[in-house]
Amino acid sequence: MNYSLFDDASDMQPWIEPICEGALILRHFSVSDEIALLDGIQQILSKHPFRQMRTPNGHRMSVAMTCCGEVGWVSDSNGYRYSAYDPENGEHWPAMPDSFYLLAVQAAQEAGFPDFKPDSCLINQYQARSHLSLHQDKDEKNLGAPIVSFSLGIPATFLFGGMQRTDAIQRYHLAHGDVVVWGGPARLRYHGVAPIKEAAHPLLGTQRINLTFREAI
Ligand code: MD3
Ligand code: FE
Repeated sequence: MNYSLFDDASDMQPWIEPICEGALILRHFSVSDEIALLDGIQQILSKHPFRQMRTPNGHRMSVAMTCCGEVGWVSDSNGYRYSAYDPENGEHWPAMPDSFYLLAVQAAQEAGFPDFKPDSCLINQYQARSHLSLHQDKDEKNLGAPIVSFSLGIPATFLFGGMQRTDAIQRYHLAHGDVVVWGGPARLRYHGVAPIKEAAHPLLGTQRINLTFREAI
């Protein structure tokens, strides 16, 4: 019998929730690694703070972003691309912390992708009312590799569509510690994030941070 009084991170047992062929949610996967992840994020932010990029059509995104790894995802009036350099200061993006890499590879392995070797990590910051419109991720070189995403902080409703923008949408609640692996036939499906509801998380405060690991180059 476990008489633990508190619902702390060490109590959280992970479980797997299948979404479709190639995609699954590892619920509570990264709760016990939250401190290592937050530490890594703080290091990156000290030289590469969150910024709201502009889409090619000139709109400022409501999601703020930064990156680590060999290349980072950037967007401006010239379009979307992966770049080795932070356009804000011309410096190379910081290396991906070893702890990030190991966690992402482990998640991919548990989802049936034993060869995943991410070279890029996009870090998205959502505040109340931030959203991400439906899109496909197809700027990466290796579309055979999955994308592994870690959710931290306040929850989100993730929108998962089909191969066409107008296909029906499934909704998934993503909470702190949930990890989603998207590969195989799920890799090119339209997806987005519904406007975030105001909330507070004991460790992250009023924000949601999402890490996406990719084989980009
Ligand atoms: C499904 N980010 O950065 S992560 C993105 O919560 C992005 O910040 C969202 O979409 C976020 O591009 C969603 C989950 C995710 C990432 C990539 C996917 C789901 C995906 C690629 C294909 C299908
Ligand atoms: Fe995406």
